Amino acid sequence: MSTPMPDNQAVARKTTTQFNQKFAEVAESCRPKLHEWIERPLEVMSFKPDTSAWFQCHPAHRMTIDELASTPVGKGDDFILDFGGHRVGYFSFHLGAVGNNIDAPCRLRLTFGEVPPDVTENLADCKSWISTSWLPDEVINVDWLPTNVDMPRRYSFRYVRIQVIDTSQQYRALFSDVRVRAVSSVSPETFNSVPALNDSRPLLHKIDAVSQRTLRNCMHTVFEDGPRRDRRLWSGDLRLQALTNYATFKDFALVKRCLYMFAAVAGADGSLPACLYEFPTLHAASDYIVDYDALFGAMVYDYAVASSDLDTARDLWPTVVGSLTTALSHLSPTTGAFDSARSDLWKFLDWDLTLHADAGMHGVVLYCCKRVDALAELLGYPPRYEAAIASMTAAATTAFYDSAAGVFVSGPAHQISWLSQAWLALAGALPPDQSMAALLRTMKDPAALKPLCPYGWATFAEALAVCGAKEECLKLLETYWGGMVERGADTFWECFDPKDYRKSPYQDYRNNSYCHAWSCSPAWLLRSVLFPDS
Ligand code: RAM
Repeated sequence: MSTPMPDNQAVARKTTTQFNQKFAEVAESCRPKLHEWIERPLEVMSFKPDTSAWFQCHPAHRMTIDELASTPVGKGDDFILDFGGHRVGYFSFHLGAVGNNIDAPCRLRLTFGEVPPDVTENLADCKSWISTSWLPDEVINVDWLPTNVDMPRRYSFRYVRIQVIDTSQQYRALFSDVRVRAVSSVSPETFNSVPALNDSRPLLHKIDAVSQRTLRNCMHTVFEDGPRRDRRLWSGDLRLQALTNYATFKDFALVKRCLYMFAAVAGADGSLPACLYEFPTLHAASDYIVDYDALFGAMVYDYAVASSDLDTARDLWPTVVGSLTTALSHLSPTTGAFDSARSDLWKFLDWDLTLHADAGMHGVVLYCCKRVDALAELLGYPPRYEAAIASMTAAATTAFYDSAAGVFVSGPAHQISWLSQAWLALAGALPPDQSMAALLRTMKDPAALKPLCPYGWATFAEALAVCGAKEECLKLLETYWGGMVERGADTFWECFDPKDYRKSPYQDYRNNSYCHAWSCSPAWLLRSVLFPDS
């Protein structure tokens, strides 16, 4: 039995979609062309158990790809192809045969691994509460040999494990011309022409490169959250992807497309879903997250500033206003503070379910109101949220600030978390020097609750950079994202706890995504905030 999903996940969006055909058409007009290129595996290898290694195994060379082409394989043979780096695309190979008589299909199991455990561990007993149908293995039967085999689904991987379930006693199979037709909306030319970072530290260059590869591998006909899982557009992830894209590939049309897709599926109450699907046709997911909804206006503001496309911002203005309604309905009429208990809707901020969300949510909503008023100013509209901003700024101190401790606290147990400080700092609830002091104090407090996923860590890193704690921000990038690089990441992971490779928001790390959108933001922080001359 797998674990039941957390309660807040079971709360569906409480509105009906008012599908906006005109917005859907604008989104369609911005559909990107997908670029394709061929990549081939570098070698045939295996993993040996190694308890000193992060994923408990180390790689060992078995044979070259040329040797594989002349090595017949049959029942029980098992080998791993290493493509040398993370790829997203369509896998194909030529399957030949040697023997007297090809008298039966060739049955294969193929497992596509983003990281070593995908191809070393048994996936069949995965206990995660999200669907195990995401697990990256397939059994195929190839009827007539020799033939070319083109796998129809798109995969996300560095390693491909091939287990020969059976050929027959009459013949053995031969693998050649193994390749992946890699795809992304970012062309190889664009990918290779992003100017280098204006700093000489090698680790920062690696972090920058891995961030860009993460973003590129998530960019398809939408900004996907992960090319392996969930392969769809989530708004919280989109904010970080869009900002990183402005600092690197500058694909404004793809951001515009995604913003219009959300606007096309707004609810009757003005709210936006947390994520949406483009297949089989554009529609809203039932998932709803209060903070993701509120962030839409900030995303439109960021887009307008980066692209100078004010027409889009004007067109989306009513959607922006609607998207703040649910978040604002959580403000207590007596204290002016965000009160999660005012609804059972999902307040996210990060996957750690022990996080008390009120202080951080107060910060998100205040941040969004300020961004939306900045957008109004850009568009020549009167400010809309001045009163809310004033009362929320006051309430941030009265309801959440512990002046003796010099940090923000949340809930009856006065929880001190990194995310409460981060969002209230980004919201400018206190002057930057005081915000910076709260951030730094929290970092030194061993009892303070840290984020679980890079989404939360990215928020904290952004807050440090914005408040002027640039050295601390760099150190955080080097230890947290650099920690993934040191452990072999060539795209950044959905979840990373340096003390535990099995950590997962889903109860089982085998369903984690290892190329995840919300982890790509160092390339943006490094370029736009820390080294703006890059
Ligand atoms: C995960 C998704 C996505 C995130 C949501 C809240 O399931 O992969 O990245 O935005 O959670």
